Amino acid sequence: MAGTIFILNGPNLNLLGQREVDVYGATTLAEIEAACRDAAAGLGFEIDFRQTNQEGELVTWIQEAREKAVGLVINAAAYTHSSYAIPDALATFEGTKVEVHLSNIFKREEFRHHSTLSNQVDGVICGLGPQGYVLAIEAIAEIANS
Ligand code: CA2
Repeated sequence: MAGTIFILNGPNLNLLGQREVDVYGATTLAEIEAACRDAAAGLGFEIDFRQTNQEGELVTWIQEAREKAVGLVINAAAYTHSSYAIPDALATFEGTKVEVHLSNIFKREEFRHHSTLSNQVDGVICGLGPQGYVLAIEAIAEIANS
């Protein structure tokens, strides 16, 4: 295996597929995890896929990723727009970092247009649904192999 990619998900994403299907689609988080696992395995990587409703837990996991991961995919959900602790933690992670959002945050309410994370990551993918996670893994694998 070429290494581990941490995939971290923030608050309420555990409800995917059950509510707000018009905004976030019908795919569940478990299905997104399966797609990520398949994509990563095909590229020779392992994933560590997690979800939490707590900001501090995301910070702790980003710190853990410093020791264990070659890359990190993060959908911080609503913390994207409010957190200062998460971008501070991301700044300490030296591998490739990709911020992902299922929806196009720029087509939505004004408060979603700003991300406190974006200037601490290598790339941002939004609006492509679950495929965004797979594209992020592919980018991390390509960068790790270059
Ligand atoms: O589009 C995304 O992936 C978001 O990160 C999702 C967050 C939202 O606050 C961001 O602005 C954009 C919300 C995730 C909540 O997920 C739910 C899923 C099903 C039902 C209710 C919420």
